[in-house]
Amino acid sequence: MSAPGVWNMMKFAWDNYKRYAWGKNELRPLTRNGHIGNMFGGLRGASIVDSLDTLYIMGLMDEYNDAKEWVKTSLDLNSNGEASLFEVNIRYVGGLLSAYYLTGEELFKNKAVELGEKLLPAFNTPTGIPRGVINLGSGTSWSWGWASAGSSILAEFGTLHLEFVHLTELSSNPVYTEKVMNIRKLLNKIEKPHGLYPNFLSPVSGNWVQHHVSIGGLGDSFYEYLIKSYLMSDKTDDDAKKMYYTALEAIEANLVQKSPGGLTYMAEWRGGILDHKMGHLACFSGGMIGIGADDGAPEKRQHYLDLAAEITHTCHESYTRSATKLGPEAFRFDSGAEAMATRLSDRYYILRPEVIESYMYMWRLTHDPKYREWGWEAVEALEQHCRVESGFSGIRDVYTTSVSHDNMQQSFFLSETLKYLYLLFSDDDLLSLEDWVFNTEAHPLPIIRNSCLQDDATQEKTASE
Ligand code: DMJ
Repeated sequence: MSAPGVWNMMKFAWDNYKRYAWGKNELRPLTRNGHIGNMFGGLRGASIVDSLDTLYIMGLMDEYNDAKEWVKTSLDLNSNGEASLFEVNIRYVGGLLSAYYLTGEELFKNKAVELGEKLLPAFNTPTGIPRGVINLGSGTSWSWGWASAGSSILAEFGTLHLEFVHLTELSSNPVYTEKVMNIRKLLNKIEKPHGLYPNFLSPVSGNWVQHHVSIGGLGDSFYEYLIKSYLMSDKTDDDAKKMYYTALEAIEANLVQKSPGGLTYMAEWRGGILDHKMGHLACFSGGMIGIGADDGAPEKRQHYLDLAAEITHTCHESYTRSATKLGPEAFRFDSGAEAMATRLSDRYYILRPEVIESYMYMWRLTHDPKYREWGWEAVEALEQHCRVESGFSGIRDVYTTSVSHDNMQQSFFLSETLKYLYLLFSDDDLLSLEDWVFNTEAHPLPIIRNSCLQDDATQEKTASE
């Protein structure tokens, strides 16, 4: 069990990306070519921007320098395609911001701010709630075709806060913070069914469109950004704090369940009816509840830490109950199932980080050696089933060891999965949680101390006294 083992995985993943897919968004490791996709609006090099900080903290300096050089000479922000506001923000803006804060290279700061500016037209809606898709060239924005009634998605418009506050910090332009504060205000004010935040909201009327609530996909990182906004503000952002703990109470009251076999899980909620399914994405919540435990009400702190440990345990069970020891995209707790996928279409694993992310946080918070053991089980399973000759690939069915690969090395494998594994086996002072918060793509952003944000909060408090 060691960080150098993970370092080797990163070097292997990176070298193959560089050899076969340089400048493309992601590596297709079986066909040995690059994948561009349509999430980034014509931007290229997603794996490069997503990897800058991982390469840097691992001391892969030649590789980091190649990546930096590519950003300098080839990251063209004047693209003209359809981009996901959310994906561009968490991977590109987040990746560039972290690279800047870790290295002090102005290049990254300038690119981050330049790109941030291109995202602003998405907020030109009657409510200021941004639409999900934006053409980076023309600034035209629209909602995802699959989102009901032209709605915006909670996990998308709710996952901008950390990056946008930092864009304001770096550019001294208040517009970024204003945009995300406006979202915050609307969400704070709006009536919430049972205190829960549904996943779909109309950017025109500002009303919920459907009552589907999930801590997994479509909802997930909105909750994560509430507690992290509080932590990143050096614990001065009291609105974020209040909203997070109130939401967590509603989640506990309505979604947290115990299976007949004693596993704690987060169900999904559809207009009051529970769907006893937990997505791999929802497994980030072990770590989230863990990092928020200490700032909860004193009588709740141990309870939150226990809940975080229970959820992380359940997610580990979803891994141990499969033949490959990797977890499925979604697992269920009904019709006799306990932490297992029951549908063929839920059996895949695409190199996602969330379970390992929770191991990393729980290790930092408790130093219980089981989290390192679990992390190492994942390393071995990744090496055995996802490593192919020219990179790492997702697999189509975690329940069979004669694996079928999906031919995709996701950029979040380099930015998140491998970074969290590396941190799990490193000392706590490497990107200490006292100084950094990680955005939802695992890009570290520094806690803002003595900032304007803090001064404003203090002034507001003094004014209201
Ligand atoms: C990443 O892009 C981020 O972690 C996001 O919050 C959810 N999906 C992927 C990883 O699974």
